[in-house]
Amino acid sequence: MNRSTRYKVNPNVSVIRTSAQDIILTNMEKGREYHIPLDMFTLLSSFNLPVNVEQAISIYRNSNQQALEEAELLESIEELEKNDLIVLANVDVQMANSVAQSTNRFFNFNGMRMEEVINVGAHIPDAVAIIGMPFDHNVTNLPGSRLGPEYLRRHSRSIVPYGFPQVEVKGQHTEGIHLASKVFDCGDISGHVFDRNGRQQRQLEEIVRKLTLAKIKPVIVGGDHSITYSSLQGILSHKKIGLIHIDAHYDGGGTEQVSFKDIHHGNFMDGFLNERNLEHILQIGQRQRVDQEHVQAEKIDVVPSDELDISRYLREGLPYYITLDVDVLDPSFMSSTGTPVPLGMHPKELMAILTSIREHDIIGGDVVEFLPSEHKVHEALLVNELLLTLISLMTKVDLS
Ligand SMILES: [Mn+2]
Repeated sequence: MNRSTRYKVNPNVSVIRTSAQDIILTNMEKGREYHIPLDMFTLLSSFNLPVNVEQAISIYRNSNQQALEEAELLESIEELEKNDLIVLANVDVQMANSVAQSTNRFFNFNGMRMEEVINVGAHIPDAVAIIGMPFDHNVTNLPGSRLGPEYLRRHSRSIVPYGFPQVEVKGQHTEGIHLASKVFDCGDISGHVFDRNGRQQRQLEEIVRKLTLAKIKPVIVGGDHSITYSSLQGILSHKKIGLIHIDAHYDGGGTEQVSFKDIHHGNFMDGFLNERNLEHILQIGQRQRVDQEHVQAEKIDVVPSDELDISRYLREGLPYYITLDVDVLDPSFMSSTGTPVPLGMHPKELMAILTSIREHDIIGGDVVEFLPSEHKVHEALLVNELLLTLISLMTKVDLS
């Protein structure tokens, strides 16, 4: 190892979990998991910007009081390099077009890398790929939804989809097994603290494009609502669809168009007004509007607030994507969200609305704006029930 050569953290490496003893990292490209102690992690972080070994050592010493000895440090840096946790700074590392394996899996579904899901899922009708998007750079109020996917996964394991685990009735597997064989958890798309509308959003768009081209239905767990923009772009590039937008807010900023870099969780709908492949927008649950928001566009329909069967509002033959902002629920049921609005829906109303369209072709969806709170596990359980309902709509497996 040449001490004047500059290295940087491998962009394919991200933190997936921390425990009392160590930090768990994953290399998305290699599908490898690493458990490293905290001081090793501090050393790794010293390579956040491209630095040479000398510089990294001095950054590390400034940020760590119980610093390792010089020889140990050099040995550890070599170890980092050997494991591809750091790479040469002048080498342009291609981001793996994949997501990380997560130890916790939604509802104990199969965990699989995206590439494998594309190979396997393309042969399964109505297969679903769940992807976590721990991203909340685009909020206007409370951040925290970046912690949503991990928290929801953890608290989904107590929810047992109907018929699961295996039940056999006269030698025939029940629908529950059917469901588990159609759904794969691909883990989370990793993020970077300096990455606003950049790599992580582009990666989501690319992943959704690949999945939908392979006829696999993406379910994205956010994250703030701006991620819907990227997810939909991945579909709109090759398919005409409709959008079911369930939300307390209209999420329109009042401009005809918005550029990708200016997208945030309160204006992303503007980006769709002139989007030809988005033929229809159905808005449900909106009850707070800022002045400049134009909710009247030819392709937008707003469902009256007392309507629980929305099937007749959908256009026949048009597949729909559902974006579900959890703030559509009344804050008495869902306070774990960044911009709550009173006088919202009862969870049973929302459930009725979702199940009213089970005959329709739903080609993907997302659940966004859930900010976990340790004291409100019941709200995570509620979000997970909604998520499971979305999945059942897509897989055409009835869980009731
Ligand atoms: Mn929203």
